[in-house]
Amino acid sequence: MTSERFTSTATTTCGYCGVGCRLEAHADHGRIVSIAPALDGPANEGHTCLKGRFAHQFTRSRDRLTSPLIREGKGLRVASWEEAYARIVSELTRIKSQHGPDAIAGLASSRATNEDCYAMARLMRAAIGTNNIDNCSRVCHSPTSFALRKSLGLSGATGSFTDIDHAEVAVLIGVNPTQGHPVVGARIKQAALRGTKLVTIDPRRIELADYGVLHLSPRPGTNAAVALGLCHVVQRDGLTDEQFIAQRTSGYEAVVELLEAYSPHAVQEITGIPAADIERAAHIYGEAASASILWGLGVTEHKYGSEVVQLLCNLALMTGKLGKPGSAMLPLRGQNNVQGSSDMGALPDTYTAYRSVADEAVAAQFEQAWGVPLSRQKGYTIPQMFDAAVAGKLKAMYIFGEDVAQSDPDTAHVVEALESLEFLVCQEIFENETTRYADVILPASAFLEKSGTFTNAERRFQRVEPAIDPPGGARTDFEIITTVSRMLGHEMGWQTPWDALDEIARLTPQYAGLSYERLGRHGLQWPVAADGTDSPTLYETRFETADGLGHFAALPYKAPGDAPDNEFQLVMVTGRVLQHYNAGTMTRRTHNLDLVDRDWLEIHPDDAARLWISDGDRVSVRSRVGQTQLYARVTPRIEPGHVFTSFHFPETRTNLLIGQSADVNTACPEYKVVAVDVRPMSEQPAFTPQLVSA
Ligand SMILES: Nc1nc2c(c(=O)[nH]1)N[C@H]1C(S)=C(S)[C@@H](COP(=O)(O)OP(=O)(O)OC[C@H]3O[C@@H](n4cnc5c(=O)[nH]c(N)nc54)[C@H](O)[C@@H]3O)O[C@H]1N2
Ligand SMILES: Nc1nc2c(c(=O)[nH]1)N[C@H]1C(S)=C(S)[C@@H](COP(=O)(O)OP(=O)(O)OC[C@H]3O[C@@H](n4cnc5c(=O)[nH]c(N)nc54)[C@H](O)[C@@H]3O)O[C@H]1N2
Ligand code: SF4
Ligand SMILES: [Mo]
Repeated sequence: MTSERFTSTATTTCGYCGVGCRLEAHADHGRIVSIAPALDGPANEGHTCLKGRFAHQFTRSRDRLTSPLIREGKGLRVASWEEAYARIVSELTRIKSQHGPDAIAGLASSRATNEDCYAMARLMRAAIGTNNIDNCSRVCHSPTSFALRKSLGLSGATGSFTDIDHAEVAVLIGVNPTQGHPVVGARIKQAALRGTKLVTIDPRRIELADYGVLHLSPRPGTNAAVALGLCHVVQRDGLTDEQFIAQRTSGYEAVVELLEAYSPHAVQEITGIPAADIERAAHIYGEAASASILWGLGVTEHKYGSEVVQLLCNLALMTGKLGKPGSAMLPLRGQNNVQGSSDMGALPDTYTAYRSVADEAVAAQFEQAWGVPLSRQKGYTIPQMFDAAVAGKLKAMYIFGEDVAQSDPDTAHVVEALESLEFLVCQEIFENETTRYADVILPASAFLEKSGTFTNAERRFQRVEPAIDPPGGARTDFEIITTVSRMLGHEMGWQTPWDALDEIARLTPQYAGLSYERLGRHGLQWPVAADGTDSPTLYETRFETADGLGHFAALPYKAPGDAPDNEFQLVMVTGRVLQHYNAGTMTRRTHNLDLVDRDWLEIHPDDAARLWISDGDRVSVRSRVGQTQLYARVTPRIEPGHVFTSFHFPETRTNLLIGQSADVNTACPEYKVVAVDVRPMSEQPAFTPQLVSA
C-alpha cells in the first residue's frame, strides 16, 4: 500500500469500535494524509467505515489539547508538565494521608491500549493502594461479562467473526451492526445475500431487518420473555440436542419446569410479538445445523440485562450450538478496547483475566511482581464512586479518557459528584463535559499517535503502531501514567508498552504466549498458550466453568425498571448513529459533522400526528428525572409508543433524562427504557447545535 507520495505508512488498528479493523495510515511531513483498510486485516478483510477512514481529521483539530492545564480560581491556565505532575503528586499524597487510599479512584479508558489500561490499574493498586478502578464496560457490556462467566466460564465471545460466514442462521438481538459495527454489519449483509437466514429482534426496524427472514419487535425491556418463549418452543417441539445437554451441561431440569409458563401466547402478552412469530423464530434457530447469536446493548443496558444474556446462553446450550463453526455467541463489544481494558484488570474486583482481588495466590503473585502490599477489598464501581463522592467519602478521581459528565446516566448526579471532589485529574485529547470540573488536565495521545495493543470483540489482541507524534506538548498515555506512578514512588520499570505486554504475559496464564513478535500483522485470540497457539473458538470439548459444564440458569421474566403511565406516555430508547461516536469528541471534529449535526428524536407518524409534531420540529422531552430538547424525525421504523435518540451531542445532554435504575448484578444503567413526555416547542426560537468546548 505504501506509495512514494507518503513519507511513511503505519499499519495499525482502528481506535473507535470493537470490530478492530486493521488500517494503513499514510503520513507526510508529520500529518496523516489518508487512511486505508489493511487488505489482510482479519476482522475487516479490506473494509472500513467512515469513522476509521477519516479518523485523521480529528488528530489535527485545532481543539486538541497540547499543553497541561491547571485550575486557578474559576479558570484553567497553561502549565508546564513539571508543574502539572507536582500538583497531582502533592494533592494525591495529601488526600491519601488524610483520608486513606480508598478516598481516591481512577477510571481507565477503553479507547486506550491494553498496556495503558494495565498501567492505569497498576497505578491505582500499587502506587495509590486501592482497588477503586473501573472502566466503561460498567455502562456497556458488564452484564455480558458477568453472564458468560457464570454460564460458560470465560468473559468473551465464544467464536469469531468468521462464524458469521459459516452460520446457517444468525439471530441478532438488541444490536444494530450497520450503525455500531459497520464492517461487521456489511459482513452480515453479505452472509444474508449468500443465504444465511437473519432473525432480527429489536423494537426498531433496524436496517438488517430488511435483509432478514423475520423481524420481531418486542416492547423495550422484555427480552427475557422473548428468550424464554424461544426456549419453550425449542423444548416443546423437540429441537433440543439431548446428548449435548446430558454430557456437557447442568441445571436443565429446572429450566424445563420454568419454561412451562412461557408459551408463545403468554410471551405475546408480555412482549407484543405475535405468538406465531415466536414459533417461527424458534424453529428457524432450532432446526439450523449451525446458528449464531449476536447481541448488544439492547440486551445489556437493562435492569435484567445480565439475566437475559444467561437466558440466551440457555438457548445455545439446549441446542448444542456452541464450540463449533457457525455456532457462536458473539456479543458485539463496543469500544475498540473495552474487551481489553476489562481483561487487563481495570475493574474494581479483578486482576488480569478476571482473577479476583480476594484470591490469595493471585494477589500474592502481583505483590511479588510489583514489590508492594495490595488490598484484598473490592473497590468501587463507577456508580459507587459517584455516590461516594456525593457522600464525601471519595475525595479525588483520576479520569483517563472517559467523558462521564456526558455519557454516564443521571447527568445531574454525575455533575454533583464531580463538583464534590477535592481534586480531579482528566487525561484527555480534547476538552469535554467532564474536563470542565478538572483541577488538572493532561494532554494525551490519540490511537494514531501511540503503540501497544487493542483487543477486539472476538478476543483478538492486535498491534497498534504510531503514524505520527502527539501534537505540540501532548504525551503518550503510557508515558504520562508511568511518570505519575514513578513520582508517587512506584517505579513500574518499563521502557516501552512492549515491556508492559511482556509483564502481562508473564503474570497471566491465559495470555502466556503473547509477545510483540508473535502478534505480527494478524494478532492472536486469547487464550494464547505459552507456545503461541491461540483460540479462535472456545469450548470445543469443555466449558471453562469450575466443573467444565455449561450452566443453565432458571430465571423468570421480570418487568423493566421504568414503565409508561398517564404523565409519561412514551418509552424512550437511546443508542447510536453511524456517523458519530459516543461522546462525539472525535467525530464532531471530522466532516462527519456535515452529515449529522445533532441528535434526533425518532418518533412514529401516529404518535407525531397525535402530538401535533411534524418532521424537523423542535420538541421538549421530559422524563421522571430531567428534561431536554431535541428535533423530531418522523419515521415508521420505530413502533408507535416508542421514541429513540442518540447521545452524541453535548447540547442535548440526553443523559439528564436517564435515572438510577441499573442491572441487578452489574450496575449497568438501564439506558434503554425511559418513560418520557414529548411535546412540541414550535413557539420557541430554534437553536443551532454547537461544540460546547470549541
Ligand atoms: N457509529 C457508532 N458506532 C459505535 C458507537 C457509537 O457511538 N457510534 N459506540 C460503540 C459502543 S461503546 C458500543 S457499546 C456499541 C453498541 O452497539 P449496539 O449494541 O448495536 O448499540 P445501540 O445502538 O445502543 O443498541 C442496539 C439496539 O438495541 C435496541 N434495543 C433497545 N432496547 C431493546 C430491547 O429491550 N430489546 C431488544 N431486543 N432491543 C433493544 C435498540 O433499538 C438498538 O437498535 O457500538 C460501538 N460502535
Ligand atoms: N443514553 C445513553 N448513554 C450511553 C449509552 C447509551 O446507549 N445511551 N452507551 C454507553 C456506552 S455503551 C458507553 S461505552 C459509554 C461511552 O462513554 P465514553 O467512554 O465517555 O465515550 P467516548 O466518546 O468513547 O469517550 C471517551 C473519551 O476518551 C477520549 N479519548 C479517546 N481516545 C483517547 C486516548 O487514546 N487517550 C485519552 N487519554 N483519551 C482518549 C475522548 O476524547 C473522549 O472524551 O457511553 C454510555 N452512555
Ligand atoms: S467498523 Fe469500527 S473498527 Fe472498523 S473502521 Fe469503523 S469504527 Fe473503526
Ligand atoms: Mo459501549
